[in-house]
Amino acid sequence: MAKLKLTYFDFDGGRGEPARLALHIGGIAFEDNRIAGKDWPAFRDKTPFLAIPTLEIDNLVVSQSNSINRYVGKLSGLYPSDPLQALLCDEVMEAVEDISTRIAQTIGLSDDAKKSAREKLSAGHLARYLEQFQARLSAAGGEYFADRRLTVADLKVAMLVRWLRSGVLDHVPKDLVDTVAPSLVKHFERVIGHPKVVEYYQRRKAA
Ligand SMILES: N[C@@H](CCC(=O)N[C@@H](CS)C(=O)NCC(=O)O)C(=O)O
Repeated sequence: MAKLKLTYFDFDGGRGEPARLALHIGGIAFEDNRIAGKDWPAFRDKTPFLAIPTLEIDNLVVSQSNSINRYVGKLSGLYPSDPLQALLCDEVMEAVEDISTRIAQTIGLSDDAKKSAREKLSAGHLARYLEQFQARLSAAGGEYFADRRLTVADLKVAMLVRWLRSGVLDHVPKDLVDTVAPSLVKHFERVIGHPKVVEYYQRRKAA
């Protein structure tokens, strides 16, 4: 088995977290390399596309969160082998990327610009994406986004939902997911209550 090193910022969420969770769920050993914000400028140039997460497989460094998610999903049994189910899994993961990028683009704005951008986003694209995630979930059977079982798509959506409901995003109503797409809250609880996910966060707390 190749030696794996996953590099991402030192917090429990964001683009690197689904891969950390998938590797843990699959029982795949990996080095969990966490970069502190202050060390990022010096580290940035060492990454292929000036961004993290990256995954080092022996001496090969690759990037792009969803590519990494697919790879670790295959290693850990959390990625569909059926092409159509894989497509459904991918579609959801890419949609999470789209909407996360739109949210991230508001982070550096001045207070007034941020308020207006986030209010517009919450009523527009964000609400639409949440409704569509809910519709996709329902069409896939209501419990998981693909293959009627936990996949990396579920981990990725759950991290988005946790972020949106955490209250850290000023001017994005904390209850937006609950109001617009209540099934996503149930889905989040299903994912976060998975015994391996519970175990992962218990270990993180104890670390
Ligand atoms: N398309 C890339 C985007 C990666 C990305 O933007 N990562 C952010 C962290 S979530 C980053 O490295 N930000 C620091 C920077 O751009 O300087 C992916 O999906 O991995």
